[in-house]
Amino acid sequence: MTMTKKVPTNCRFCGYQCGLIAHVDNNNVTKVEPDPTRFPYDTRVQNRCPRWRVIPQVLDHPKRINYPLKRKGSRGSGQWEKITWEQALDEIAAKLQALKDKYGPETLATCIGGPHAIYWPLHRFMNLFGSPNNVGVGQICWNPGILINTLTFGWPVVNELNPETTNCALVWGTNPAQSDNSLFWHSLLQLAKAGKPLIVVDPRCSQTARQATLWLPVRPGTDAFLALGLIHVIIQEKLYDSSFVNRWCYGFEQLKKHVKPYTPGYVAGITGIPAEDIVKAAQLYAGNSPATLYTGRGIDQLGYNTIPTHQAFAILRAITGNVDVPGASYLTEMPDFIPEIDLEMSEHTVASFRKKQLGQDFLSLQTYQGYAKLRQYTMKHDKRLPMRYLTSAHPNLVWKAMITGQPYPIKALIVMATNPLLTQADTGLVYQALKSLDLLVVLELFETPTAMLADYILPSAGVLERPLMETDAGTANVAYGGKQAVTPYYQRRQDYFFWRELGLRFGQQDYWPWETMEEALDDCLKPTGLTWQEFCETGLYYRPHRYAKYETAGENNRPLGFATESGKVELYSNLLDHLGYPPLPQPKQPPPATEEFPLRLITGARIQPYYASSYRQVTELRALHPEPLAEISPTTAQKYGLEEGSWIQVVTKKGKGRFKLKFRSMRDNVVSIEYGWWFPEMKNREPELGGLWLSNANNLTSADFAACEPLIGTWNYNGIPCRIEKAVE
Ligand SMILES: Nc1nc2c(c(=O)[nH]1)N[C@H]1C(S)=C(S)[C@@H](COP(=O)(O)OP(=O)(O)OC[C@H]3O[C@@H](n4cnc5c(=O)[nH]c(N)nc54)[C@H](O)[C@@H]3O)O[C@H]1N2
Ligand SMILES: Nc1nc2c(c(=O)[nH]1)N[C@H]1C(S)=C(S)[C@@H](COP(=O)(O)OP(=O)(O)OC[C@H]3O[C@@H](n4cnc5c(=O)[nH]c(N)nc54)[C@H](O)[C@@H]3O)O[C@H]1N2
Ligand code: SF4
Ligand SMILES: [Mo]
Repeated sequence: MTMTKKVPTNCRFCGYQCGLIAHVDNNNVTKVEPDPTRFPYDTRVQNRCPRWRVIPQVLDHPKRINYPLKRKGSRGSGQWEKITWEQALDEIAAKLQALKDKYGPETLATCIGGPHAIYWPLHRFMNLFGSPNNVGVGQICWNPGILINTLTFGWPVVNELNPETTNCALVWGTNPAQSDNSLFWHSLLQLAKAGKPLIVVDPRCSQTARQATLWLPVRPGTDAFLALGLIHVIIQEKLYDSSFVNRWCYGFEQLKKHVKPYTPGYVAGITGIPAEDIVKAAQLYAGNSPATLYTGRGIDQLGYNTIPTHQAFAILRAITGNVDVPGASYLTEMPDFIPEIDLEMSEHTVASFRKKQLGQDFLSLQTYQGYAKLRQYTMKHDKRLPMRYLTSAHPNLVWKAMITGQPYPIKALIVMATNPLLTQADTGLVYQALKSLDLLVVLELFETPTAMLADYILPSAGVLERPLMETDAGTANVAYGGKQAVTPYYQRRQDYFFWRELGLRFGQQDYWPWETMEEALDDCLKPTGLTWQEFCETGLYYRPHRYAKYETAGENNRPLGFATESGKVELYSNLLDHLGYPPLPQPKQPPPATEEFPLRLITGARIQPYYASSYRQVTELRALHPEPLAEISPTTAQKYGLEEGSWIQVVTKKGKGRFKLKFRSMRDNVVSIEYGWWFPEMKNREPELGGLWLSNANNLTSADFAACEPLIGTWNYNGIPCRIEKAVE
């Protein structure tokens, strides 16, 4: 007879990591249910979420990778041999050693994606191995906001929404109804219900926009102009918080002069938002403090204009006095536990490899030199941010180095918890790059199109099979997570095991004292006084947020101020000035529509039940959303004689894809396509590669380095010139 154990654990089908109770028989999860006693302590989130319910199916899904696989036939032929972990690790280490001897350690690259796993072991290995070439998506996800807020305020900002204290929400380029099925979305609904102003800036009338007091369907990519228009009105109508501005802001006079030309009339012409709505939005936001300004990927993915938009947002928060104020925002604090930067060992290793960083002559902030400047001029008061994310390599340069061998050959790639053929820009280029490698290792749960091209696929432990501790990469004093519920099924192993074992094969034993991730997390938590076991009981470590910290006593009892060079909020950024970049927001007008590409494309607005390219093979989830959709307004459809439900082809300069047409109330002449689409039911080998070439949004995108913005290297996933056609059936 078996005994069912009820094990407290966590979901990890998105970064939220809800607490769960797993019913376990003989190391077999038979059922899961929400755990209302552990973080996030609110079952409303899970009630709406379709994903956690399928955990038992995903744990033993017929398409899961269960054993280390070694390629038998030619690359992409779909022929594999089952091998042991020992053999896989020994062979991979030997191949890496040979490549390192021939080309130097920078010949190894790694690739990571969204927040699916604990990444510091990968960074630690790479720092010790000596390669700067980790590729991620930071340039278009997270980094722009983190970096711009740090250079404005000295440290990152978290925007809060508390339906009790927040009096207005300005939600810009994000749709938490689909992307952040969390307390934030429920708080937003509560705020709207209470009749408080909610302003939503989005070309699409998203679920969030439907709740809005004022929806501003901005022309894609012109957001910085709109934000400057709001600043213009706020200054012109003296709606700003003059005491905060006088006492704590640096560069107000320059700003005043700078925004003069951004009149509502001028801005209306560029953004397509009526002048009276620009004035109204400014009045609502500035007149209802505390007001929160919450932004998302709609803004992080605008190429050149991402940076001035974030600069303008930081200014909006500052001049309205919505900085470090309950209900609006708080400046985060150093974690009490060991921060990411120490776990990744970025400050402890030989720095010679930093000179090998690609693109450092062009990029001024997202590089090791940029990070050093950030340290020099901001992050005062002993603050430190994680380094590897904020210095990660520009993907486009790494793919090109793989293909051309210039400026040096990159011959090996280890991919962990990402599917770059679907989620990196320019699938054609990524494909060519992966095909050029001498060694491709993929740590995965499923045989994704990326894994189909590997030399070795290694079976990773996934949800419920590994401990979790999410720390916002050590940028804030918060950690949440919990224990694994079961020992990994079959021959699956936790990613930590792989990095440690590889490290041991490269003589790194002194740096991997913890045999398991739990031991490492136990050490990491030590400074908080908690053990790993104690942490798991609540699943949360945090300290109540403190506000107005700049007013607290610093040296000689003087107010601490902001962690910037001037000690103030830098509306005019001294650091950007030092970097030779416009210190005040200076957006560029997007290129005009052409006959060939008259429309603007948005790729990747989030949809449930999927996460990027994940879960298409899970029958229960696929049934909820079986096909890739493209959205346009009924007026645009009429113009092209297209019917809802028909298949269309969307074409950009880069490529094309097939999508099923759905109407939405949205800005005319804009097309929005879903991303992450492949078809796991199709053949898992060349040339089909799981339907990779059919409806993959990133066949249509590009991150060509020369066209990226020069501070961080941000590219466009939104506002791309395109056209639409009827698809041939
Ligand atoms: N066109 C376009 N492209 C985009 C975006 C967009 O908006 N438009 N958004 C970008 C953004 S913001 C992001 S963050 C990325 C997201 O892109 P990715 O991070 O690539 O996300 P997924 O496609 O979900 O791939 C995650 C993979 O990790 C595997 N996995 C899950 N957990 C683990 C684990 O613990 N270990 C290992 N080894 N594997 C695991 C899953 O099976 C899955 O195949 O996409 C980016 N790409
Ligand atoms: N269901 C689901 N949830 C997810 C993910 C997922 O893949 N699926 N991915 C996770 C990840 S990695 C991330 S980074 C977050 C992203 O989370 P969010 O940032 O909330 O992403 P979206 O919900 O896609 O919202 C982006 C919005 O920006 C709008 N937009 C596009 N172009 C522009 C523009 O030029 N200007 C303005 N103002 N708006 C524009 C789009 O129409 C869209 O509604 O979501 C996370 N949550
Ligand atoms: S997928 Fe759903 S249940 Fe799982 S962590 Fe995210 S919101 Fe929570
Ligand atoms: Mo992301």
